Amino acid sequence: MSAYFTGRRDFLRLALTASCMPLFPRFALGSSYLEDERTAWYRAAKFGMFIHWGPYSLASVEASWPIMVPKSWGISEADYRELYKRFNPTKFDPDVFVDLARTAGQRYMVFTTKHHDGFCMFDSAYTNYKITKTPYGKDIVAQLVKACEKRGMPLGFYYSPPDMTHPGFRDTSKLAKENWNGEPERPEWPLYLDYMELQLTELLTRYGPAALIWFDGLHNQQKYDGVRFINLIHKLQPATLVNDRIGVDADYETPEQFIPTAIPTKGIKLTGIDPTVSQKLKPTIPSPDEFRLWETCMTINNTWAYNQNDREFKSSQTLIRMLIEVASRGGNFLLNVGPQPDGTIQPEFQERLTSIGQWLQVNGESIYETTYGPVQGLPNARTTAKGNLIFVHVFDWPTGVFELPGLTAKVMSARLLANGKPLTFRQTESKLQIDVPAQAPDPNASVIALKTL
Ligand code: JFZ
Repeated sequence: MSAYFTGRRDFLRLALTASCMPLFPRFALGSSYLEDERTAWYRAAKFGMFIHWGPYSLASVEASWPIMVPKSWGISEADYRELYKRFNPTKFDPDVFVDLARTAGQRYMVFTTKHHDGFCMFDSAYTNYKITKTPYGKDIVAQLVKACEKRGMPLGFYYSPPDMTHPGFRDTSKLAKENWNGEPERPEWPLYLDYMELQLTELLTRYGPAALIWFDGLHNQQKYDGVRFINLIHKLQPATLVNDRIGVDADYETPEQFIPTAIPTKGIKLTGIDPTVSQKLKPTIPSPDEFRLWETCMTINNTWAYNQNDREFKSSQTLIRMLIEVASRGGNFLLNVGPQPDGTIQPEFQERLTSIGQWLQVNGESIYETTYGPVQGLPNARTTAKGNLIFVHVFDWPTGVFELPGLTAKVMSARLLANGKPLTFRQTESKLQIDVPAQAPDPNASVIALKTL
């Protein structure tokens, strides 16, 4: 089975279709059909690659935060700002990035075009703090766009409204740590919003179809007038999805570094880094109309950017089970890599991404194009659903019989997804008992496929 999704071609088709759609008079929540059509490729893709990359990779520090909250990063703002003058990732090969995403089974990519520091990884006409003013000298975004185009990989742009370099965002005569949240009360603020409009226009007119814009507004996001920018995006590329981090709910929620403990529903915001928020969610199964589209973004270690000192890598099994956990609640999993300063991706990330891809080669049918499963809250199994199929992901393989409580649908057949082996089963009103072989098909997670009436 090809682990490859014709996402970009489908996305392009939608983009072309959408381009003759009526423009949104102002930003308005589209009808459920419009939302479904626009988000169909994204909901099917399930698994994406996040890439945080910039001159900060030279210093093995987090992106931007060392100048905003210096604490223990060990680099001054002045030294951080000098990094771009020696940024020269000569080993960067965009095809390698896209091929690694495909090997991992990732079906869309999101790239940091501009992080909070204000440095642009694209050749913006409106700043000199950009990739084409480094020793490297070439537009990284343009090269990645071309490689994604070649492989039909949908590519989204991460764009930070916070910008530590633009004098309209904050008084840059001060250190960023003093006013990193921005100063919208200053008369210069509108100039910064105009700068954002110019740069978003560059990104949406010079680089082909943008699958999505991944804003990262941090605090008090209403200061950015998000509706203005969502309308701009919809005017330039109506099919482009927008996340929820510019002060407007838009297309999907973005819980960060945590997986909601229940299926997200409309009306409860999950953005940010507070996992306790999701505990307000009811452990029930929402209707499709109540369901809120969402995406957990996650690092493989603990740093978004490349950090040679961060050796706390999550295991492949942990990451596979996270992907399953997210898919079982109807979400997308945006797993991050921070490329090294030379443009390569460290072996520990490659190893884990390859392992996930190998699991998806065998079990991808239980993840891609699925939605949340009908049975939630099981101790050692998760369910996803696709039409009349229910996929049961078993983490700790039982001896002899696997019991699935709470399934109301009538099961017509059961098989091991890995090899198609039919399984005998018995179903009562309260539970389904499936006879399973002694050996688990996969040490990370084994999938039983149920066909229901
Ligand atoms: C943000 C960025 O700051 C971070 O560098 C990375 O790009 C991530 C994907 O998005 O992470 C956050 C978001 C919110 C807070 C802190 C970091 N917060 O609310 O303090």
